[in-house]
Amino acid sequence: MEALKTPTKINTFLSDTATTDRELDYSSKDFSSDQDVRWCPGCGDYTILKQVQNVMPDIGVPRENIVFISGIGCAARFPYYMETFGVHSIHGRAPAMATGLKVTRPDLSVWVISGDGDSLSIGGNHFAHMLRRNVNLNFLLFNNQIYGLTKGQYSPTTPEGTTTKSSPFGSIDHPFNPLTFSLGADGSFVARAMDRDPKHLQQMLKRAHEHQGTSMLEIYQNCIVFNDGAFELFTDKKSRPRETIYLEQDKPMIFGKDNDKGIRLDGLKPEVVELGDNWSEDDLWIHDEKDSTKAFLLSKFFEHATGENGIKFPRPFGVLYAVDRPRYDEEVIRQVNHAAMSNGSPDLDSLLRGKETWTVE
Ligand SMILES: Cc1ncc(C[n+]2csc(CCOP(=O)(O)OP(=O)(O)O)c2C)c(N)n1
Ligand code: SF4
Repeated sequence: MEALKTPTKINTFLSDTATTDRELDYSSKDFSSDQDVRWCPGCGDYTILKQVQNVMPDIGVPRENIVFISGIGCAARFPYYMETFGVHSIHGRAPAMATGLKVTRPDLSVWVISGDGDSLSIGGNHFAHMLRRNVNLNFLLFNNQIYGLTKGQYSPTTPEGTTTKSSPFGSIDHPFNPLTFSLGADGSFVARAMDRDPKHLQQMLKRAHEHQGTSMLEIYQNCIVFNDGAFELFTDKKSRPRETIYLEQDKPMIFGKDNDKGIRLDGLKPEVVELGDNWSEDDLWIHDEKDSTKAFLLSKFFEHATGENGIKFPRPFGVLYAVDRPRYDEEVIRQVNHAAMSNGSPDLDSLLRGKETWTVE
């Protein structure tokens, strides 16, 4: 085997995700494969697929440099439907596959598709390590709070008390909060979107692509067969203004049908207030996605969380947290380069022999 001649050979790998000078004239149809889509009619996965196909022409990456990697589950069928490269891998192990690929081919745009069971149950360990390492890839967590493919058992995000096929008396498991989990693992990009707001979902997909590091985008996805309506309060156009808040960097936290409610901070204690006589926009919390403490507070706007005054917090959508920090894939390459520069041309044969060799007779 030919030894690596000069460190510069490795250096060429440092060129990062391929945006290209080549004229790319794609439409969303160019990202639609010839496979029949086999999700149940009405499944939220369809609209997520459509939005991913819609944003692909805008990210400026040639199709042959895009890879979708999934684990196992209904969501995991996704790579079949994308006219890109793809791997339908092993249950919970997509982060490991994606990490290996990104380290060896940093020029590729790597997207991971995973369900809540896939990423937080069997794959919980891999999910956490991908986040702490900050591998430069985009992780789309389709959360339907149920196991879809295996027909409706409760998952690690199913709320307590939910009756499912595997919890006939109501689940007694305390669920994971995927965003709090991701922040706890030092994820550098943590965001939430939903299947039923395509425009916002597109914005979040683009932000995920732009972020250098692991972009963890949770997407609320309706499983119409085994958990229909799990997120209806947030996705239904009538209740959405009351129940959700859309985060925008440097903007005050305002929500409500008539933009009549806001969130203020009393020290580090969030409070829902009615805008009007007592409170104005100037009193409100200004969203700062670089503030990890505030991102954590936002991730806890969950289930029955209410403010001091008993008013329920709205569920946040958008980017809770986004910061730059060293990326694992870059660091691996830097280290390999450094070793090659300091030790000269590697010799695999002598490496395998090591310092001590002996003959067995
Ligand atoms: C090693 C292994 N254990 C268990 C299973 C069974 N299994 C397949 S998919 C799945 C969970 C899927 O749920 P989720 O990740 O939430 O995805 P969804 O189907 O809801 O999209 C399970 C437990 C498996 N395929 N392999
Ligand atoms: S079981 Fe649920 S998640 Fe799976 S394809 Fe059907 S609707 Fe979609």
